[in-house]
Amino acid sequence: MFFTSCKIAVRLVRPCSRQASWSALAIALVAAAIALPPPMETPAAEAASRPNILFIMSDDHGYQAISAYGSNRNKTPNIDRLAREGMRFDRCFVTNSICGPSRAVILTGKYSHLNGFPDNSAQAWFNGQQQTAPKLLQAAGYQTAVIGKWHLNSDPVGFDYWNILIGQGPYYNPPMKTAAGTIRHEGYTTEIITDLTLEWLKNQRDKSKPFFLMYQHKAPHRNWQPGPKYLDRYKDVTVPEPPTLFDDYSGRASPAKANQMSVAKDLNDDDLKLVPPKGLTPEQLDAFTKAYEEENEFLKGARFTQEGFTKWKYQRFVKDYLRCVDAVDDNVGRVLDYLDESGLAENTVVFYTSDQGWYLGEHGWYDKRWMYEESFRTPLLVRWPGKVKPGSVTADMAMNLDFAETFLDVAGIEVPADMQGRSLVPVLTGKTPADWRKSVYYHYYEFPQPHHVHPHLGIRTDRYKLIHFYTIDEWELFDLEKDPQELRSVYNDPASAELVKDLKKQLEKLKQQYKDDGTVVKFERSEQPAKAKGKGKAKK
Ligand SMILES: [Ca+2]
Repeated sequence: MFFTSCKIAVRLVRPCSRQASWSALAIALVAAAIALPPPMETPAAEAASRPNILFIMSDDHGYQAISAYGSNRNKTPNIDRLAREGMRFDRCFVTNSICGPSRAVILTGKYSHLNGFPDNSAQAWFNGQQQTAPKLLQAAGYQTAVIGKWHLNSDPVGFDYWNILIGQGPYYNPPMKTAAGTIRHEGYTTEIITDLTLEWLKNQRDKSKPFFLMYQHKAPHRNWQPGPKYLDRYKDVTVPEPPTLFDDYSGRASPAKANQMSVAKDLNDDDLKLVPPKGLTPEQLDAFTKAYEEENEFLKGARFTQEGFTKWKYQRFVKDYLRCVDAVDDNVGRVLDYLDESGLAENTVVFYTSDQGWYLGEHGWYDKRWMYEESFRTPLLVRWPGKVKPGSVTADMAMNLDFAETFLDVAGIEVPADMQGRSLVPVLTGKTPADWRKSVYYHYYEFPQPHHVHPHLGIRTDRYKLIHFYTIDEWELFDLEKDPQELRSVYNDPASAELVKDLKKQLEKLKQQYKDDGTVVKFERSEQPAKAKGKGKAKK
């Protein structure tokens, strides 16, 4: 009724004379003041104005294979859009460079020792009853979804919709699990995850709510099986080698040499596509086999030096890796295009990251785990129209520990005091606080399998990195300004003594700050938290 009278009153305002029009306007305004709801937004309007959050994460995608980060190996035009239209983080680090643990950190905003998921061992199991960002977003009225790789062994909690790969998931014909059961899909996994993501965005979500969507690829994780459209790419090119492909690990503590992730020695026949892949349809298998057969025939008669064979393996591995990245890039483009076409782009914050970095032959390696830059750093690009300056670049130290806090801050939700990172919103909006972190703390656990990387922890400052392989009490210190490739530890140089002392002090402070006393929270499957015994052990 009031709205009706208001409309009539407004309609009557015709400026017959200035005085008459002012009187009529006053009446109209009074009527409107009575008629309209108070000047606060209704819950529905408030919800509609809150930004959507699209978190895109690939698996093992090193910044060296993104052209926005200056890759000399490939082009990623779609991912690059996010850098061009948003912010590129040049120093985003992970707390523990391995798949499952990184995901647990991202969900909780807590280090592995507090979220209870320190490694990818058979016993690893994420306790979904603990506090996570998706749960808090859901409680605040966001519609939450995760589609693609999950890799936390327990089912997702805090998501209105989930459709996930089981464990690592295969590159072809993946079975995917939902709350309603498991469905086997036919096709290429990167494309299937994207199809499901677009289907949810277009037809399945509740459009009266803002969304928080985790769109997470399995690619380009080992064993790098390219999709049918990508099998012939890079055939006639030689991908540049990194300068450290033939690293001899001199000048460092013993663990680097003891690794089992060497391009020269540890890639198996399946990795190198010397045996037919399993789980493909006859048509898929035919295309896959044809793509490699000529070169595999050549290999049978080839006579290589050891160095030459390593170079050949590098080309085979890196080309397959880049073919998988190309599929990720194309599919990210499909989702970004949909955001544009639907008008969602304007009010959607888009993140692109990887669960950690990756070695593309640097130090002679594939894989991750180490606190050395290639695996410690991860790409992070964030687009937020109207908030983030297009084409901006930051050297401020960010971490995957900050993602949960950032999601909450973007949504206007208070960040719980027990989360250990900081919202990146001030950095994104060009207002980095004066007390922003000047160092990063790292702790890796999984040993000895599968790659024989000794547990280690450490601190990275703007210029230096101190690493402690604590089970064997060996240390490394790198001057990243003089030695950006981390080839010579100066830990034992007499000239480093004072610096070592200072960095050790800073490291102890960080351990205290992040409450890392060497034990890992053990969540029983009855979901009661308790402390595990044993220094540095990652038992659950
Ligand atoms: Ca990973």
